[in-house]
Amino acid sequence: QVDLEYQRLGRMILENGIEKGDRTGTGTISMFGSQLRFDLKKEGFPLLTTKRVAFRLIVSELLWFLKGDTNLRYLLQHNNHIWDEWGFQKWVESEDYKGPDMTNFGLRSQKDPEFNELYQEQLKIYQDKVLTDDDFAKKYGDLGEVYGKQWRSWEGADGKVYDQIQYIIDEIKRNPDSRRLICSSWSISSLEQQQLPPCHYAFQFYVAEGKLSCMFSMRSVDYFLGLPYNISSYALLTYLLAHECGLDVGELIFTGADTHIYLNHLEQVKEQLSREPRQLPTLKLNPDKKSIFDFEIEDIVLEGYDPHPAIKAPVAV
Ligand code: UFP
Repeated sequence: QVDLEYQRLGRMILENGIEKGDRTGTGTISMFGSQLRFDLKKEGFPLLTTKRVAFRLIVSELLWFLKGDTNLRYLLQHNNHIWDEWGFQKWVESEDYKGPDMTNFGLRSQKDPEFNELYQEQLKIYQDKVLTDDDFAKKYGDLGEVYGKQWRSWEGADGKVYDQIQYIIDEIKRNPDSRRLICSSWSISSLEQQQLPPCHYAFQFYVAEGKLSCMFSMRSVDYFLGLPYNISSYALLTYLLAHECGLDVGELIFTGADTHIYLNHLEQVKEQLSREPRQLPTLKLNPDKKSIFDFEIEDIVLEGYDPHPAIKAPVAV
């Protein structure tokens, strides 16, 4: 069960991890190398029940990736704000931005309530403009080299554009024994212009006995805030691909490199470790939709999700 596995990993980090500094200056307890496995068919949909996880954000983000969209507008239209800061940063660092100084806004907005008010004001203006002004959205809403681009329109050195997801779908149907069903987002030549190089940088599919399994790899794993999303997102991707390819779902395997608990998440993690896992929800996909690229939010329904309450924690920025 996903919660038990997740809790086991949390205890392992707390017991065996080492204190390690990090880019954000927050400090972590970190362990190098971790793996979790879930049997999607036997256990139900892996969305944690030991705290509420916002499934709707996972759905709209994944559909955004799958559309190959890299513009914030789609996410904002669906009230999803997980990528806002990255677009906002582009805007406030540009020549066209004339508002108050927003240098280092992530950290300052957490520490300084007065600054936070200014920041929220500017962020709201930015969001409204991305939603309503086409030119502005094109220029400052586009995040550029992010997952949607890499998954659906990878630019090769040969100048050709590659659709890695379409390739995987075609191969699963034509040649399911392939050991090359890989999508990679790690783009050496883009790293310098990326504010956040991909965290989940590659995934691979595997077909056996009529079931589709997926293994995804992360270079850096925020155990408390990031990992619960990442697990459910790849579970959903596996369900969608299996649906299109006429397969059952098999296993989901997570592989993480620097797997860490931020020092300011310790209380929250302990609280979550003390909670009793509940029955997992089930996922229903609209049977009338065939291609995964036609899926919209309302085609994906989660049933029977009854988690413990959400647990708040500051994001390391
Ligand atoms: N992080 C995740 N999952 C994600 C994502 C980010 O856990 O999907 F986008 C976390 C990992 C790390 C931080 O704590 O965000 C990224 O920082 P860095 O680039 O320094 O590894």
